[in-house]
Amino acid sequence: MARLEQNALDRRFMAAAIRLSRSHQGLTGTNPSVATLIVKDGVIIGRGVTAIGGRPHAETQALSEAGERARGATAYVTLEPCAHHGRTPPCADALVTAGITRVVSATNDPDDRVAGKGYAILRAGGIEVEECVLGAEAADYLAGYLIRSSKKRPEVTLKLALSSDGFIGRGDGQVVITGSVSRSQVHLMRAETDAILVGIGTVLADDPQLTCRLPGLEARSPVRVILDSQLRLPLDSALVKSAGNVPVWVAASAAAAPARRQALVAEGCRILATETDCGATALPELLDDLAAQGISTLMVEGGATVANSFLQEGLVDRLALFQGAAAIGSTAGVAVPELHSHIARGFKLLHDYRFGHDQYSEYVRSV
Ligand code: AOF
Ligand code: ZN
Repeated sequence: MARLEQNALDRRFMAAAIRLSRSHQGLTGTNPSVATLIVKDGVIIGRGVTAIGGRPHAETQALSEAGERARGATAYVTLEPCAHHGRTPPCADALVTAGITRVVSATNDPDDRVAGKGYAILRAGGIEVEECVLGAEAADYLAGYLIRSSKKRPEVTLKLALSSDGFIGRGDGQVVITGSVSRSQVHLMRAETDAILVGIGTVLADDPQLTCRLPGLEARSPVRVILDSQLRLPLDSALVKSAGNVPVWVAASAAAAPARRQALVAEGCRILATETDCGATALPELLDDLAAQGISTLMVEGGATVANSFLQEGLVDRLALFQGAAAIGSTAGVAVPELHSHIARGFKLLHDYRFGHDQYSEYVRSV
């Protein structure tokens, strides 16, 4: 087959593998959700995605579907196949044993147990390896895993709903900024993220649930993290009332009233203690702590103070901006002053969609 034609086919199958990997995004624990397609004579004969909970790996499942037909086939993998012994032998060995002759991979695995060793096993087994096909696209889906591996903190997405004139709310009361299509999209994002974070101000103002309420995806609600140094979280809030079903973790000062701490713990909340010398929440330490507890992706949902702090501290990797059609006006509007200077200095536009009447713009960190 001509080289150009082969490249185009490789990209098409890899794009399909990346789409498949999305199906378990947020469900594989600390293991990334990766996918494998086994292709022979242009036909997919095996497909696998990392199982819920993280095991079995994608390759094992794709190979078992393909069976004997895998001999002489090509495997498309969104991440370098593993080289370590877990509950099953290394996927790289399994590909060799199955008689795969070519592996096309999108991203390299930074895990010390793998990093380069997976490809080495494949090559030593006589497999032709093509690396970095649709690498940027796959890395975007694997960002939580890649950032957690390299920076020991979760990937942080700052989600904001903006009025047409750029405000995130009214100082004098609640306002609906975006439409139902955007709201469904936010719920889908919640289903795919490990944890969601807001400040106590947002909880006191809106009494939000912060769950995913899309039909069929209710069980995929993220851990809810509240920045609440003085433990003001009301015991009768929607969050506390549902803490038995969907985890609520409260980042508080060690000096916060012990009685409140006990009351919240009795309702099923977990208290995280990470604070600066002056008693405010220390965001980098909090993020470290979240990563250590297995959180790879964090969505920050509000409000202005929290958004500004994450931006100022350089802790935002991705911006998800939903801009509604209506204006709020500068007398009542609440702004995020850091937003536009940060976009200009350090982000590039990745997606630009229309959701109903709203404009959706997704930016990723470029520096
Ligand atoms: C693969 N295929 O589908 C995934 C991989 O705890 P373990 O033994 O499951 O290992 C977790 C590591 O496996 C993880 O850090 C990453 O290096 C790799 N993930 N590898 O071959 C897969 N999900
Ligand atoms: Zn594996």
